[in-house]
Amino acid sequence: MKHTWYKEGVVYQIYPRSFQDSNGDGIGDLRGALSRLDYLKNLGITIIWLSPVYQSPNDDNGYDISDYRDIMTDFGSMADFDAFLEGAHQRGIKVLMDLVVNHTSDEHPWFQASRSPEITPYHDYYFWRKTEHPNKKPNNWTSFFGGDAWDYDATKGQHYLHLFSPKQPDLNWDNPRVREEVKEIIRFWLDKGVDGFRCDVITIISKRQGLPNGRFRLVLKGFEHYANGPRVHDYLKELQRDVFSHYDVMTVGEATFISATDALSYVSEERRELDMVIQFDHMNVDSFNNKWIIIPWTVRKLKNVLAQWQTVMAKGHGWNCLYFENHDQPRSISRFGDTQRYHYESGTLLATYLLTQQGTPFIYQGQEIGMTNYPFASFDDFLDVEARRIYTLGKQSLHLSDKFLFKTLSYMSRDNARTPMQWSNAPHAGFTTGTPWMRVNPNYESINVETALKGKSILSFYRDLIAYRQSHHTLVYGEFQLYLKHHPHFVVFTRQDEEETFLVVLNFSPRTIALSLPRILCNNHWESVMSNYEKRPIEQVIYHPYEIQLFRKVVSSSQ
Ligand code: ISL
Ligand code: CA
Repeated sequence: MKHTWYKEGVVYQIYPRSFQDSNGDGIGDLRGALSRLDYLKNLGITIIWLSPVYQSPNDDNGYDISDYRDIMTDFGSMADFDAFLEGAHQRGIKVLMDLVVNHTSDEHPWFQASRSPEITPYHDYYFWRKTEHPNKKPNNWTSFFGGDAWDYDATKGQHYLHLFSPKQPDLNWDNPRVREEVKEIIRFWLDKGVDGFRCDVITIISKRQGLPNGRFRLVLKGFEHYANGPRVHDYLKELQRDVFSHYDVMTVGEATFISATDALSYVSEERRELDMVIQFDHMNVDSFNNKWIIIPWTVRKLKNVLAQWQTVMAKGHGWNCLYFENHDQPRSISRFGDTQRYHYESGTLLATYLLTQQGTPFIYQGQEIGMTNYPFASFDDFLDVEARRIYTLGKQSLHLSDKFLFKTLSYMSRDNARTPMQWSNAPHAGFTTGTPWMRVNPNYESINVETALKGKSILSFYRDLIAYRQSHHTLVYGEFQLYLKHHPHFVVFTRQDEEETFLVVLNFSPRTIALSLPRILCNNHWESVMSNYEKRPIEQVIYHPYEIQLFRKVVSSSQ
């Protein structure tokens, strides 16, 4: 297997709006992020993924870009960006930008020109369709955020396609001019020195010719006509050939609803259209059909889905992107752990799971201190465009009860991940001296960086485990093997190469339980090298709630 920096790295995602405010306007910014680089360095982070910082009217918090070569006024200036990039590089940290090119903002000059009733070269930058009547849609596709994927533009007298919000019109990648524009944008940032991109919804950029109707689905009608669409591989190869291959960069593509086998068509070493993909299988363990139909998750499902990705990527020479959180997902400790009694234990268990699999681990801001979901009190607390659209859809079209909608949104809404970073127990958690754009989680008084830095904490565990992983490359490259597939509570796997063997044991339950290890593992001599309780011999089989033990195989008496 090829060894490279991005495989050995640990990524930290900054959602700039909620990370650190520097000027008291209540909005996180680049100067603020710059001031926290030492914190990230000390944590052991080697790569930052910066969620979009480009000029944007903020309908979807920066995922709707109106100028790809300028910085959002809220976040500062290009000089601030340059200072941030330089500050990161000085500390040996690489920076990935978020490349959002499936769509632009409707306020982007291309779209403004495109919507003109006159024929301009920009007409074909987007998908415009004329129907007999403004109320008749060109096809039955629905948007990721609920409702129709088409909006009628009265100036032009036509409908345009938007797979996300109406303020995010989809770009027409079949137009070679669009592809050249995208390449120019990528070069602009690479020439500045950025180290790669997280490519937003990149697997849906190619839509089937003729935009045919989709078959019936509860949500996302039309999906089969653009997910891994007909020319997506051609377009990614073109980007590789014309741009990426000329730089030493890392690319990670967001790939909604992709199977591990499909993923290989993007990331296998032979194809290398992308270095890795953000997959969703393990994020779907607590929902059915779509993320809003919530069901209980099981340890069995979670570990088997993850193990499948481990195995398929290894066999097909691909590479995994490992994550439990990002700005679109609820907080993992609220979802898979225990925010009350076993906050430390379950937070460190999730850290262990994340950092001991094969792949590049991604940590989302606040995850390293065990930030939790927000205690929503009313519908007004939901600020996210998706949550608001889902609420309207649920209410008006599906006639769902307020109680049901409130419960569902409270659990799954993206707002959960977007509350300000909890730095200290100062007012507004030290995020801002002004009024934060989004309310701080009231538990900041106990869950915050300053407190966590004082002693044993989820944060110190992350730091120690990252350092351990960085000095034991078996945890990066070693082969993965799952044991006890059917066990309802334990996750047990090994990582192995010519140098070392590790055995990871996670008790994913709030109970004290006994583990009986498969005989094959008992034939070895193991020593515990890390635990969230006490390190102890493998023969002691009683595991505490959410206990983890990281064992290392002892090969000779001298070691
Ligand atoms: O959270 C989701 C909506 O149900 C996801 O399906 C999400 O919309 C999807 O993964 C695409 O996400 C990315 O593109 C969106 C943006 O809103 C997300 O924040 C981004 O991560 C549109 O740019
Ligand atoms: Ca600010």
